[in-house]
Amino acid sequence: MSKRKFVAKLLQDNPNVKAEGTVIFTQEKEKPTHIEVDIKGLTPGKHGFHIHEFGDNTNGCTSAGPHFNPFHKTHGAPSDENRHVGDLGNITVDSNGNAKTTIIDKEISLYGDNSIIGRTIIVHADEDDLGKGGHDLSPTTGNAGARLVCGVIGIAK
Ligand SMILES: [Cu+2]
Ligand SMILES: [Zn+2]
Repeated sequence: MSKRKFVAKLLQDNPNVKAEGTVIFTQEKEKPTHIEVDIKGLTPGKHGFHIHEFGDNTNGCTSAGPHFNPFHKTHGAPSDENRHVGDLGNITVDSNGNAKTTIIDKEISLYGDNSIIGRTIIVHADEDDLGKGGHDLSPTTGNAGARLVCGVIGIAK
């Protein structure tokens, strides 16, 4: 079976943030997608991690729009039935500012009309409350705060 592989180079949205990294997505059709995260320069702790709808970074991470949500659901945890396709929860950054992990997700697809190709992956300043924080923004963004680093997802070799 052939696999698809996409890659995003993440760069900071704000000159005061010195974070950068890469995210690699691979999938064999119909199987879960493997997401290899390697980011440095973040503050330790949890940071919201999502795919946003547009691959438009002309106004930095802001123009990437809302969470990728082709099925018009509410914001949730990656394990929830009711979640945006783009909801990948949080990444955990260690005391050296690094986040290196592999996420396996069954909603994200590299195939078909709802593929994530050409969209944007974003790391936020704050923890994503997974829709359960009781804040006005919990049902839409998980109240994850500013967009720190982002990158457009493209076809990899
Ligand atoms: Cu986001
Ligand atoms: Zn969401």
